[in-house]
Amino acid sequence: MLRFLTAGESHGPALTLIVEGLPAGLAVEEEAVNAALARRQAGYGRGGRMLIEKDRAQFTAGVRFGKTLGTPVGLTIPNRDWANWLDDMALFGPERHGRDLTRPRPGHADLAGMCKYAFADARPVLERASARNTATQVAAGALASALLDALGLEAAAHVRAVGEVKLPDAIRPSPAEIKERAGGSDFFCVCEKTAAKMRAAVDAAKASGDSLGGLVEVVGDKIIPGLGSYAHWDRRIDGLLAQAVMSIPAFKAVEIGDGQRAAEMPGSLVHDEVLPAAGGGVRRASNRAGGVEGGMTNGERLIVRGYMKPIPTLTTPLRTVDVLTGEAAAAASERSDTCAVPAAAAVAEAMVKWVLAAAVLEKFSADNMGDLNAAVKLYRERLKKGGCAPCG
Ligand code: EPS
Repeated sequence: MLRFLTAGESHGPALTLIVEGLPAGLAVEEEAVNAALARRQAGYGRGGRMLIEKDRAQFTAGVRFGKTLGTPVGLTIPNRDWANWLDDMALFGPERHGRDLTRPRPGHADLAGMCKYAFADARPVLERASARNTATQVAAGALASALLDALGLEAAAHVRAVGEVKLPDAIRPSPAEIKERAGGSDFFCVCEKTAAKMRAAVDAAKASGDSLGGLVEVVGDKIIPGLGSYAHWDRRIDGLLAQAVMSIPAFKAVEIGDGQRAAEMPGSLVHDEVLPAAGGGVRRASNRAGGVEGGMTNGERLIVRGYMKPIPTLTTPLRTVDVLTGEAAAAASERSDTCAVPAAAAVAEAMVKWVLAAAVLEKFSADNMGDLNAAVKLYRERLKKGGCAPCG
């Protein structure tokens, strides 16, 4: 079973990641993890914090000479900003409360977290609720990506919408096209004209003290069919993908394939007809299901979309109550991002890759790469022989 644990406060000393269950003999590159971390930081719309941080993973366990050992992989990502928080975020010593947050922000974890953990202010809540922790999710995803790369599965994320600025629906890029066309964009958008409008929308939101959400899409090709299962509710890959993407702070909805639109159409216009393929096997007339049927991948292109709400910290604040006085007040307004949708695309890609890697290991349960490669090869051959293409 592949799993990961993370720890770390936004302004504490470091973030920590432990990944357990990677097979032995997987080639991993420190620079590939760092490139994924840098991509998460590079998106347009971030606040001052990203000028301070330069996320780099320091591996501490589970790797020798660039290959996994089959033991837990450990790494830390230092917080450079920790140096500015030595008093308020001291792990030990006298309490300092210069940066307590008592005017909880509507839409943030602040108020519910204070109630749940019995905190008198929201500082200890927001430190962990912060999207800072998504750096560890990206690092985990980069390790999952190494496994998928080794087996030939591809996935990439791009931004489809920021606020009301949307990529035209007809643009449906492959992972390869996303890497080529969105790779250099600060919006991870495959269309520079749309990205320019997104930039203007973020600038306008910033100028008025507001924030913006958006839509990210993760696309997967060469996906092995049969990942996940219809056999039990908690093994359905659509459920696992939805949970993983919804775990990203501020994500409020996930859809696979046509998603919400499928609920409005008759079945005849929703389901993907099965046709004989020219070279034997079968092909689909369409891919409205987004590569998932019955809780399993079906070998078609995987399409997962995640909807992110706007960030709750507004410089023109909404109304709240000061928990110290019980009086009406303006919500706290700290340094924040105007829009983190491009960064969230990097996180969504990481989480989808994680789910795919975990599902591969669940299906082929191998503890070293030689056994895993052999099992996947055998399975692909069986599918081809059985005429069940597309077979990944
Ligand atoms: C965040 C607030 C900002 C963001 C942060 C998430 O940080 P700060 O409070 O230090 O200005 O920059 O995101 C990150 C640090 C990151 O690495 O993504 C929040 O409140 O969630």
